Amino acid sequence: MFDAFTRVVSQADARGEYLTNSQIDGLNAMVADSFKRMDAVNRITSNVSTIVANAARSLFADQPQLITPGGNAYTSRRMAACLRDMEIVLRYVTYAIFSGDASVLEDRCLNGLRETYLALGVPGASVAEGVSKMKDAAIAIANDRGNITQGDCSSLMAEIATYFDRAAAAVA
Ligand code: PEB
Repeated sequence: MFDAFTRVVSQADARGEYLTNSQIDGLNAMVADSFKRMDAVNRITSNVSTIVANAARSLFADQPQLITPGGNAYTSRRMAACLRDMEIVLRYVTYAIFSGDASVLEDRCLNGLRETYLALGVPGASVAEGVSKMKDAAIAIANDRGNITQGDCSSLMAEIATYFDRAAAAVA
C-alpha cells in the first residue's frame, strides 16, 4: 500500500536515484493543498449514509429489475449486501483520497472484485452505475462552496473523480 510519498520513494529506489526536483515540487504542492484534501475526506466521510442511500435509490429507480423477484438486489439480504458493498467501495475511495494514491483501493478492494461479482451473479455494470452515482454525490458535497474557505479545488476534484472511475471500471 502506497501513499503519494512512498510511491515516489519506491520508484526512485527501484532506479537507485535521488528524488528529482519535479517530484519534490509535486509533493510540495500536495502538502500546500492538504487542508483541501482533509476537508474533502471529512465532508465525504460525514455524509456516507446520504451518499450511499441516494445513489442506491437512484440506481434502483433507473434499474427496477434489480429489486423485483429474480433481481440481484431482491430480498432484504441481497439489498443489505448491495448497500454494504457500495459503502465498502466509498470507504476505500476515501482512503485513496486521503493517501493521494489509488493503491489501497486497488489492492484491498478492487483486486478480484470483478471475478467475485461474476461468481455471485452480481451485475458488474449495475455496480459501476451505482459507483458513478456516488461519485457525483460525493463530489457535489466535497466541492460545495458553502461554509468553507474559498479556493481552487478543481485538481483535487478531478483526482477524486479518478478514484471513483477506477472503481467503476474495475467491475463494469
Ligand atoms: C464484495 N459482495 C458480495 C460478496 C462479496 C462482495 C465478497 C459475497 C459475500 C456476501 O454476500 O457478503 N466484499 C465485497 C467488497 C469487498 C468485500 C466490495 C471489498 C473488500 O470484502 N447487487 C445488486 C447491485 C449491487 C449488488 C447492482 C450496488 O443488484 C451487490 C450493489 N453484493 C451484492 C449483492 C450480494 C453481494 C455480495 C446483492 C449478495 C449476492 C448473493 O448472495 O446472491
